[in-house]
Amino acid sequence: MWRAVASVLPRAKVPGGRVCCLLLAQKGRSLLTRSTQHCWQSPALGFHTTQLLSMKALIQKVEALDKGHFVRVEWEDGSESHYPCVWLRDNCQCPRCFLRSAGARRLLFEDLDVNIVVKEVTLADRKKVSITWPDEHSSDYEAEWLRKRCFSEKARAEMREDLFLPEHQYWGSDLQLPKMPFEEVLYNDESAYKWLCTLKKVGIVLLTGAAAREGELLKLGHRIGFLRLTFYGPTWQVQDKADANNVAYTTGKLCFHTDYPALQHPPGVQFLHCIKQTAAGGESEVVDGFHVCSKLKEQNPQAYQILSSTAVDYTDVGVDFCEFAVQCKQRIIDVDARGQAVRINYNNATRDTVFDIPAEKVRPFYAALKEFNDLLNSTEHKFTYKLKPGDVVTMDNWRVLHGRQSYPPGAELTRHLEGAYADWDVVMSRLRLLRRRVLGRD
Ligand code: OGA
Ligand code: NM2
Ligand code: ZN
Ligand code: ZN
Repeated sequence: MWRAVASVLPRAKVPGGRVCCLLLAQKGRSLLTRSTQHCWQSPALGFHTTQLLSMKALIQKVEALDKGHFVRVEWEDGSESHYPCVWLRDNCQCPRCFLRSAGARRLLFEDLDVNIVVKEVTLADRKKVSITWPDEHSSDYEAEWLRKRCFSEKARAEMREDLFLPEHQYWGSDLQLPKMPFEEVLYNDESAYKWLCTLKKVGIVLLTGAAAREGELLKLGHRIGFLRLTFYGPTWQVQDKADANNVAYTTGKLCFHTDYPALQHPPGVQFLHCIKQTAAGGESEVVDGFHVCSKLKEQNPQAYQILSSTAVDYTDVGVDFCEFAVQCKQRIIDVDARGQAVRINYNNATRDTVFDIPAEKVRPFYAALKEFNDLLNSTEHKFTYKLKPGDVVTMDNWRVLHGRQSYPPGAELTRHLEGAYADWDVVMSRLRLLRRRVLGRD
């Protein structure tokens, strides 16, 4: 039904490439709505995965450089790679230095000479580099293994993309919500792989056709590995509750938020399964936080600076799965070394009354947050939809902010969602395993 294709550009001059953007080309029936097909439909620029994998890296020449501190490898296509000797010694693959069954280093750091140089380097059969070290220890490196670990800018970028799938596809009110059948994701590996790739790239995928009863999210948890337990329990019921321990458990409007910024490591992924939906109100809203951050940075760099540097106090005190008294400091916009947003930590409900910043910085902070909140709510950015019983929305809780409209309270429960969290480590781990199985590689 699906055919795996590798979409790669000819890489004659750049070694070290794993296939970076492996895409599934649609062949049979579509599992996604038209909106997300463009994420997947990519012209195959030449190679079939299996062809690519069989293209073995061959070495023309090896030599020591820089008084033995580097080994230079010249590849068959004329390109070259330079490997620092300290790294080569550190990554010796022999059974004394490396425990194959664990895929882990046995060599102790105290036994590594960080100034080590090669004594001798030789090439065998154009596909194996052998090094003898000054203490007569010897190490062998396969050409393919070396090529993947080339230190060039391009090879490292390819490896990074392959390992972490960092590409984000921004969206606004034009979002065409990616949709897939719940059952397919549970029982078909290609569908599950596609679900997780889309979740990573777009930040939201709607799974449809789950049963309208509790317990469906446990199945999804099993599918990825395990769910994230929090003080609200392994899964939690979003419904109007007497003496609610969280504003989510009322009929009130929830403005755009990410869940659980009160935790040091907020859940990366959130699942919300609609079991019962009210006739009036209760609509859902989502917004691409990373997209909005890039707009804010452009339009109001000062507001961006304030929100990405001010530590905001969050609190969550109560009892649910067990008693809790959670306190945390989070920047509303977490950024990486290049100032790019990597995680939004914003829930206005759990933002503490305690605000541990100098008094004169308070008003500028509120002004900056107002700018951000306005951008989140602009019609250009937000997308509105209404969950139906059997729908499961899966979201990147570090990126996508969500909210809901209020609905009429009443003696009878008219609305019921079951929620659960997962960590990105677990989700990405499952994605890599599914990719290996679906595309038959790694
Ligand atoms: C929540 C939440 C959304 C909804 O429980 O944190 O955002 O539609 N719920 O009730
Ligand atoms: N619930 C839905 O940050 C939050 O308190 C979000 C969490 C109660 C598990 C709501
Ligand atoms: Zn060794
Ligand atoms: Zn929420």
